Amino acid sequence: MDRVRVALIGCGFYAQNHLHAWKHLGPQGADLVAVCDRDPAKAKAAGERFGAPFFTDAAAMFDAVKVDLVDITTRMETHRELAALAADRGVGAVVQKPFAPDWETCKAIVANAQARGTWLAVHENFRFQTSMQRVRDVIASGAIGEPNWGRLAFRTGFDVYRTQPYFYEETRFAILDVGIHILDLARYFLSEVDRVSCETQRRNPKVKGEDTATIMMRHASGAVSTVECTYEARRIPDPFPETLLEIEGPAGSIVVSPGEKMRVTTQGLYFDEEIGGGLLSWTQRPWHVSQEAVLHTCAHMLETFRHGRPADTSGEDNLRTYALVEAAYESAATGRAVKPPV
Ligand code: NAD
Ligand code: 89Y
Repeated sequence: MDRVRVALIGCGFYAQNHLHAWKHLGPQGADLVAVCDRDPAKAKAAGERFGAPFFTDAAAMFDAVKVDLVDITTRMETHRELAALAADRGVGAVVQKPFAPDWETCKAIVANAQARGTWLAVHENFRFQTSMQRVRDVIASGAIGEPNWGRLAFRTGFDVYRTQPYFYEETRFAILDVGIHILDLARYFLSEVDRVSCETQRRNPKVKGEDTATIMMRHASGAVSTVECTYEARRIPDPFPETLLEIEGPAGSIVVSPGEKMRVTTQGLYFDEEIGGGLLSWTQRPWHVSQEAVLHTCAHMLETFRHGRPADTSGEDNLRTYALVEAAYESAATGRAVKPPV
């Protein structure tokens, strides 16, 4: 397949980044052929800005336009229904994180795509950040040996509520919204997870769910990690939306500090590197870290879909990340270490 006809459903806050990314990927073979939002004003604005026919009903869009791959950028409550609509028509689908509101629904979305033989991936983008790709390269180089300990942290007081006001109402909040990305990174860097312990806190009285989580995990490799996420950290500089991390191995360590600065210690020596990407014509600080990751993720989706390969963050792969979310909530509720569901 030379060119891929891409449609997008859900033209809200974060989808603007996906729309820019798909246009950016035109020279690589992406054709944005339709956009859809049930809010007519958002559908029209996106269609006019990004030069695509616009719809307010996803089924009507699929009936009117030939689509190869649909990017579902709505919130999690609608993912199952929209992914099924795509699978019924033999259309490949990328679903934004979180995959779905609960474990059973995630599994049902994957099972439905498997039954219909359609391509399915989750837009899990933190591992595609320029800086996180560099960390992965350093690990793969063997500079620190096989990682045996890690601390990964997303700690911010940035006003995320301004652009994502629905956060106030989420009963499963920080782990499902952003902890999920950091859990995915922990799997990516340190191997699959055998056991999860978690403590949650609600430090902001205006939110319904937890806004802080401190998670400890034992990995299949024997490594131990902690994953932290909070929207209640007050610190200067505020690293939003960067992930800070420390990963140790027998031969050295990797430390990523605010400003996407990395120090690698290897065999008793160290080197420092700036590992962030630059600004693109359509990205702005501080969101550029995340916006650039969207571009890399969409590029990966385009490439893998076109070659009929599963994405690194396929539906099946993302179940393993979502299982860590489930285990973390269960551990926080029971006070016990929990084996992730399979
Ligand atoms: P949003 O509420 O701003 O946008 C969602 C849009 O979907 C709305 O415009 C709504 O009208 C539309 N919609 C809902 N159901 C629809 C349907 N059936 N058909 C057509 N349109 C429909 O939400 P958002 O903040 O943009 O978040 C969307 C998703 O992106 C969430 O799952 C969120 O977690 C995720 N997100 C990911 C990142 C990241 O990858 N780093 C960052 C922010 C948000
Ligand atoms: O919703 C979150 C996400 O997925 O990435 C950053 C974010 O938008 C706010 O922390």
